[in-house]
Amino acid sequence: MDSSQNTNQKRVTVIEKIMGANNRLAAENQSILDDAQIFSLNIMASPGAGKTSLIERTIRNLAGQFSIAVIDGDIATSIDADRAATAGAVAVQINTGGECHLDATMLYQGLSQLEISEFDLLIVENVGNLVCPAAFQLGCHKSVLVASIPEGDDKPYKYPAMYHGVDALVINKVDLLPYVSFNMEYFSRGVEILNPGVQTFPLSCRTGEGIDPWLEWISANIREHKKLP
Ligand SMILES: Nc1nc2c(ncn2[C@@H]2O[C@H](COP(=O)(O)OP(=O)(O)OP(=O)(O)O)[C@@H](O)[C@H]2O)c(=O)[nH]1
Ligand SMILES: [Mg+2]
Repeated sequence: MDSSQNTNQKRVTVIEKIMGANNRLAAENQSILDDAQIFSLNIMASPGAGKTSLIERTIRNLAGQFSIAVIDGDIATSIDADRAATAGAVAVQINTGGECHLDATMLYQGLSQLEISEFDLLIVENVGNLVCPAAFQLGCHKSVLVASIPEGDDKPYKYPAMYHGVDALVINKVDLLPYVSFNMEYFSRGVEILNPGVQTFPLSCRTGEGIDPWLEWISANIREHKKLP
């Protein structure tokens, strides 16, 4: 074996150890959330797709019925956590200090700043990009990808790991469809190849069009986790 092979092998072993440790802590996070009977979402998307806008809409619509906490992952600012707090949630900011994703340790630290048994819903906003967040489990019950019309219809083909791994897909900014060249049939074919039958919510955070099925899906999940009828 030459020395470069040896180095590569060590690198693979280190990466496996890091991912293994992350996955173990993610499982621990999930059991903390299960014990608290709180339904949790990991929201991922490219920068500017509308994660925070969707969180704001969700809070404004559901805060009358459910108590909501938000853990906001951002490289450097608290802008998004401030928006979630203004909308009516209890919000915790996690600055990743340059990291392009949240990991299970960061979520664990965020959870420790909340009395989570007081909440019905936890929304985690991951750092905006379509690559790194897909690789790190956090321990949330469902992962959601927010795609948006101006990003282009080829994104499922270019970022397959992200599209493959999520439990639900929001297609945001449908109000822009008349103005942007976006072939929904081509986009949906790519999604279907990677994630057949994935629950999909086309909507506009700007106009509110299509928001009701999204809110109903969340409400049903909250009731299930609270063991409510
Ligand atoms: N036209 C239109 N604009 C939208 C919609 N939803 C969000 N936006 C706009 O898109 C921009 C980005 O929205 P954000 O919610 O901040 O996006 P984000 O994904 O949280 O961005 P990062 O956290 O920076 O990655 C803002 O200017 C929003 O007003 C929508 O449905 N339609
Ligand atoms: Mg945001």
